[in-house]
Order: sequence, then structure tokens, then C-alpha cells
Amino acid sequence: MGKPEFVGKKSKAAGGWGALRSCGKKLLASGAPLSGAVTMLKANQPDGFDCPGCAWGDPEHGSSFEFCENGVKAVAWESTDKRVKPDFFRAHTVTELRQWSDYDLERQGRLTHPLRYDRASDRYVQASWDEAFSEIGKILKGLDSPDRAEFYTSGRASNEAAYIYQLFVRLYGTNNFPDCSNMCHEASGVALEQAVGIGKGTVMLEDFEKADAIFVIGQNPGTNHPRMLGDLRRAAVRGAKIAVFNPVREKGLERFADPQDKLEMIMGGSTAIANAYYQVRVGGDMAAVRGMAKAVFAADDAALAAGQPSILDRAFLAQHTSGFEFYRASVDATSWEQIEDQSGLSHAEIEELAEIYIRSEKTICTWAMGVTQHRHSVATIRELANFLFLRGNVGRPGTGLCPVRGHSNVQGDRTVGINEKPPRAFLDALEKEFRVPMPRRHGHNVLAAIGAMLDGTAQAFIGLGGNFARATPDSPLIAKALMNQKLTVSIATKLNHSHLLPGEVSYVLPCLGRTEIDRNSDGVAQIVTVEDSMSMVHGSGGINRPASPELRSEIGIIAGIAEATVGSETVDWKGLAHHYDRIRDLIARTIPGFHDFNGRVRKPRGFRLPNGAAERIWNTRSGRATFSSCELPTLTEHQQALGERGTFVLQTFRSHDQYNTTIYGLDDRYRGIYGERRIVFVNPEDLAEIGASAGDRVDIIGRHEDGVERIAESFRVVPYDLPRGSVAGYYPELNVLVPISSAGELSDTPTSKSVLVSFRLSGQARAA
Ligand SMILES: Nc1nc2c(c(=O)[nH]1)N[C@H]1C(S)=C(S)[C@@H](COP(=O)(O)OP(=O)(O)OC[C@H]3O[C@@H](n4cnc5c(=O)[nH]c(N)nc54)[C@H](O)[C@@H]3O)O[C@H]1N2
Ligand SMILES: Nc1nc2c(c(=O)[nH]1)N[C@H]1C(S)=C(S)[C@@H](COP(=O)(O)OP(=O)(O)OC[C@H]3O[C@@H](n4cnc5c(=O)[nH]c(N)nc54)[C@H](O)[C@@H]3O)O[C@H]1N2
Ligand SMILES: [Mo]
Repeated sequence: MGKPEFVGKKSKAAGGWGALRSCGKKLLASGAPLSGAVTMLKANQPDGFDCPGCAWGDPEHGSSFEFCENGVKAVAWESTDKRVKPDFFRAHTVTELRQWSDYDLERQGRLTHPLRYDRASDRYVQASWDEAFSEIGKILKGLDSPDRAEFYTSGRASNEAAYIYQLFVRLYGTNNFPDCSNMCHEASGVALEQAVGIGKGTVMLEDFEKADAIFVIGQNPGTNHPRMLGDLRRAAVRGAKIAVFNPVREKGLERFADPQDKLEMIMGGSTAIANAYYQVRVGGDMAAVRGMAKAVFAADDAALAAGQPSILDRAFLAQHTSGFEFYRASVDATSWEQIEDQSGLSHAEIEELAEIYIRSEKTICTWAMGVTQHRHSVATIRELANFLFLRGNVGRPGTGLCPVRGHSNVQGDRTVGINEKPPRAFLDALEKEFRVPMPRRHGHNVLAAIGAMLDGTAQAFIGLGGNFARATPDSPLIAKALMNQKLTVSIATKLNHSHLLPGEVSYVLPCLGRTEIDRNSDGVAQIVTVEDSMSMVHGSGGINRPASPELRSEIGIIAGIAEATVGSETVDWKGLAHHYDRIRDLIARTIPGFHDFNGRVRKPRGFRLPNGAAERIWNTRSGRATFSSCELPTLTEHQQALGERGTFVLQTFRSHDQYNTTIYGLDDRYRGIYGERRIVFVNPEDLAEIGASAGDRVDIIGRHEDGVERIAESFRVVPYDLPRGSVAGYYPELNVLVPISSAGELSDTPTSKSVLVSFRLSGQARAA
């Protein structure tokens, strides 16, 4: 297979010198160049902390520090020298701060003291921890039902914090656990549970060293999972084929100069990563994958007719799967015309792709938000599983399904019980351990929680990290929902918009970050644990001095609220918060796969949780890997947009300088954007239809028909290489356009990648 290609220009590739320069700048801007650099050296090391960036796995072997520009940003952002002290709030009212941008708010630095909202002065004022815990406990106890409170989790929370949080909330009496995963990889969990019996990926990092072909679908790892790019690059250098499905030509996926490869850096070269880049239409992946399956079946029919062996893994299909015949029938019934129209790829292109698959003995499919944030995301992921089953590409070295998770511990949080629909066995285990009944009613996910907060059913909102107000759809509605509450509580490291929408009583409780040393009153440093996208659980211990002596750990804060709310008869909260080994002992006793948790997590690299599907044990209803036979969507939003003049499908994605709602800077280097985020990327041929020229300012108008008027004003038009009829821009600024009433089937995830919109030149509304 082909040798890597070197390109002799410095600035063209993702990574490389540009990444190093940007890192230096970020460390300086964070105000802590030296400690930032030292801190960085400890990221993802056995004796250091888990990088609070993404959930990509860490190498099994070798201790060399994996360089990642965006990991540096995440760490530097947390280890800043800047502080938001109580006097900051003396200078600014909450109403004033609401006008500030996300960028300006977080840039002020780390929160240092517990804060209580004072309505008379419209300011946050310093509070004591005891006062906070006791008032929160009093209000929670006073609600007429525990189901009137919502307990949100963002995926940075450690296993230990998430476990005692769910324990507290269930003892309090509800399963209302909206979490960031509801807006993220929920569809992957649902689809994989149905298809292979576990809602997680089946791939290990080593599998990337063995695969012959890797399909990278709907993700932008150059920005969001830079360490994955290293694994893709090594695979490409080895000669593996890497096929990308993405409507946008993402530079990080095309070429990558590895800052850890000295030779490449000196030569100023870069490796071509994707051999095959297919600009699929937005929402067209299911059709594209079905097309590949159709081409595989055609090739198989031809092989059999010529007396050659089958292309399919017939033994795997017979022994391990169910529903194959139905699937085959649904593929036969899908026309090439529909496949081409929906995917935007030609029959010939799809045959090329199928050829890559057929020639590969070992294939991996990876995906992220470009797949999970559509109406038909679950069906699409089932189709990916169908496709891999055909040639036995699950549960074999070098193969598998790989949803690439977002937050560094979003997968672990679900494992340890952040789940509004908890499995019965888990509740049974909790009841056995704690000898009290657990709530059995299913609780609220994010969209249900928003509904309840809007209609008054919910009266209290507690946020363990995250930025609920900005991450959720329909931003103006969410503001109302939060301010409707009797109580809002945010456990956070930095100030964000969710804190500025106080309920009747509101607290902001500042916590330690993952990079900081967490010592108990005996001076013993505590570690926490996280689970990555490959189901590996490892320890994480901070190394920096806490940003303020007043800070408490997330665990300490949850324990304080729990004690004030449900008392300490059933659980010794103080004891758990004193030594996290005790929480791990509870996890070991109540969740399968965690036996000898405290021993195993202290081994370098930790341990892997059991993953049936990876060993071809299928915990599905049929006891087998299960094919689905869904029809393609009748009409995707992209097709709809192409059919209606003036209508476009908008996807909301991340810039290179942000971590979700945290904005590190205003550049998006790989896409050539500097100093601005109010941008809309448009195909040059669509400019006329929009009635705008490059650089013009436009208002983007939501076209979702549910009676709500949605407008995002004054965005600059940037011509870009994406398919006609589709446009793109940054989240969270564009969340004003994402409708709460549009959600994924079976996943209930907001459809942030397929929002119907139209345009008008800015200023026109007033002129008219
Ligand atoms: N630096 C950094 N790292 C992060 C994050 C961050 O914000 N910053 N966020 C973390 C989190 S929580 C998550 S979930 C992940 C997100 O990781 P990604 O999923 O990579 O995030 P997005 O920026 O939303 O990028 C979506 C990609 O999908 C493409 N896409 C959109 N629609 C479609 C479609 O219909 N089909 C296909 N094939 N492609 C499509 C877009 O063009 C874009 O390249 O990253 C995690 N890591
Ligand atoms: N339109 C649109 N909307 C989206 C998406 C999209 O692609 N498009 N993506 C969705 C996805 S994938 C996700 S995961 C969600 C993200 O939703 P969230 O997880 O709610 O949002 P984040 O921006 O990650 O949260 C940032 C805040 O977390 C706090 N924080 C940081 N570190 C810590 C810590 O160690 N402990 C605590 N307690 N707090 C901390 C800081 O105060 C910071 O302001 O957004 C979703 N929303
Ligand atoms: Mo995410």
C-alpha cells in the first residue's frame, strides 16, 4: 500500500508549527505559562490527571506525553492565574453580566467563593458553605415531590462525583437526570444497545494499529479529538485506508503534521490522512452506508455466480446475527436513486467506497455529532452496525464500532448511574446495598426537564458542571425556564451564562478542577477515576495548588448538599467525601465490572470494563448481534432545503478555539477564520440565492414550523467548500435557532445538525 505523502508547506496542514504557536499563545493568555506547561506534562500520565479535553483513549504502552493543542487549551484555561472574587460582583450586577459574551465571562478566571444571589442588589454576594447547604437542603425538602427537581450533569464529572450524586438524588426520590449526553451521543447508546447489547463502542486503541480500513463519519477530530488524529496518522502511514464522510472539507482530516514527529516538523511536511474524502449531504450518511451495503451485496452476488467464495462473513452471519434476511430485503428495496439523492454521492463513488470495505479484512467505523444530532440518528447508527456485521467486523481485533465520545467522562457518568431510565438490575443492586427503596419511575432527560421547567412542574435546578442555559436549544426559552425556578444551584469552576439566570434563590458553588490537588483533612491526596471512549477506567490526580483555599471538591459539595437534604442515616456522606476509596468500594459492590476497583485503578493505565460485544457476547433481546431493517427517511432536511428556494439546512458545529460553550478565543484557524464567531459558512454558488455577497451581514431565520419565531442577527457570510443547500455556523451562538420541538427519534436529542433556515440581509427588516 501507498507511502505517506509529504507536502512541503508549513501552514497547510492541521497540527504542526501552527499548533505549537497557538499553544504557547494560549498558555500566555491564561496567565500561567510556566505552571501551565508543567501541568501539561502530567496530563494523561499514570501519576497525573486525566486530560479534561476529550474522551479519546490513552496509549497502553509507552509513557511519552501525547501532544495535543486543544488539550493544552483545556488545561491552561483551568490553571489560569485569574480569579473572580466576591469584589468582582460588587462591580457588576447580574443584569449587566448577562450582556457579556461567554468568552468574556469565562476569561475573568476561576470562581473562588460560594456565592448567593441577592435579589435586592441584583448581585452575587459571598456566602458560607454551611449557609448554602442548609438553604438548598431546606428548599429541596420543601418541594411537594422530589420529581419537581432536576439534577443536571455535564460529562466532566468523575465517576466518584457522579456516583454519589446519583445516590443522593435517588435517596431524595427521583430519576430526573438530564445530562449533556442527551444532547450528544444518546443515539449511539440507544442504537448500540439494540444492535450489540451494550451502549458503548467495541473498539480498543490497539485496534487502530491493526485495521485495514477506518471510516470516519461526521466528526472533526483535528479540532475535537486531536489525539485521535495521531492514531489515524499512524494508520495512514502504515497503509490503512481512511475514508471520511463529511459535508465540510475539514483540514484536520485531510492533512496532519504531527508535533511529536521531529522529522516531519523539521521538513515542514505533513501526512495525508484521508485517502478518500466524501462530501456527503447533511443527514445523508444512512443512505451512503446503505448504498455501500447494496454495492457489497451486488459484489457478493457476482462472486457467488462466478463460483468464487462469498464476500460476506457467512459463518459470522449464521452463528452470531439475527435479522439478516430482513435487512437484505430492505436494502434490495432501497433504490439507487434515493440513495444518491439523499447522500449526494454518486453510485460510482459509493462503489469505490464499498471496494475499500471489501478489500479490507479489518474495518472500524468511528462517528460523532455529525451522525448523532439528526432526527434519524438511531437508524443511521443501526445501519453502521448492519454494515459492519456483513463482514464480521465486530468483536475481532482491528475491527469494530467506535462512537467517539465528547466530554472526558461522559461515558463513565452513564456507567455509574447518571441515567433517567436506570436499568432495573442497577436499582436492585442499590436497594440491596443501602436497604432502602429506590425510585422506579423514569425521570426527565434534557428536553423533558426543559418542558417541566417551563410549565412549572419543575421548581428546582441543580447543575453539576456544564452550562445548561447555553448548551440547550432555544436559548431564550431556557432563560425563562431557569428564572422560573424556586432554586437554581450551579457547581462550577468558572462563571457562565447559566449562573446569570437565577431562580428565586440561587447559589454558585465553586469547585476544584481536575488539575488541582484534592487533599482531605488528614492531608491525604485523593484521586478520582474516569472512563474513556474505549471503556478503559483510569485514575486521575491533580498536581496544581487549588485556585482558592475556599474551594471544595465536587464530591465534598455534593456530600454537603446530600447531608442537608436526606440526612446521614443511610449513607455516611462525610465519610465518603473524606476518602474516595470508600466511594469506589460502593461502586465495586453495586456495579458489575468494578471488582477490586481500588486495586486495579492504581495500576498504570487502569483497567477495561467488561464489554460483551467486543467478545461476541450479545446481550440483546435475541441474544445475537441484531440487524435493523429501517427504511431511509422519506425526506432529509437537506433534501427539503434543496427543494424549496431560499431554504437551507444549517448545522451548528465547534470552532478550533472552543470547548463546547467555553470559548477560548475568536479564531478558527483550520477554517481560516480570525477574530470573529458570528459567521455563517455558505457554498459560493448559494450566495445569489441568499441575495448576499461574501462578507455581507445576514440575519438567519428559523424555518421550523412550530409557531416560534427564531432569528439570529448579523452573521457574516463566508463562502466555503460545503454542499449546496447546506450552511454551517458555530454553537452556542446559533442555539437561538435550534428548535426544542425537533428531536431525534428514540434518542430525543436536539437536531443541532439539521436546522431549516432562510436568510435576509441584516438591516432589511428595519428598512422594510
Ligand atoms: N477542542 C474541543 N474538543 C472537544 C469539544 C470541543 O468543543 N472542543 N467538544 C467535545 C464534545 S462534548 C463532543 S460531543 C465532541 C464533538 O466532536 P465532533 O462531533 O467532531 O464535533 P462538531 O464540531 O459538532 O463536528 C461535527 C462534524 O460533523 C460534520 N457533520 C455535520 N453534519 C453531518 C452529517 O450529516 N454527516 C456527516 N458525515 N458529517 C456531518 C461537521 O461538518 C463537522 O465536521 O468533541 C469533544 N471534544
Ligand atoms: N447547537 C448545538 N448545541 C449543542 C451541541 C452542538 O453540537 N450544537 N453539542 C451538544 C453537546 S455534544 C454537549 S456535550 C453539550 C455540552 O453541554 P455542557 O456540558 O453543559 O457544557 P460545557 O460547555 O461543556 O460546560 C462548560 C462549563 O462547565 C464548567 N466546568 C468546567 N470544568 C468543570 C469542572 O471540572 N467541574 C465543574 N463542576 N464544572 C466545570 C464551567 O463552569 C464551564 O463554564 O452541548 C450540546 N449542545
Ligand atoms: Mo458532547
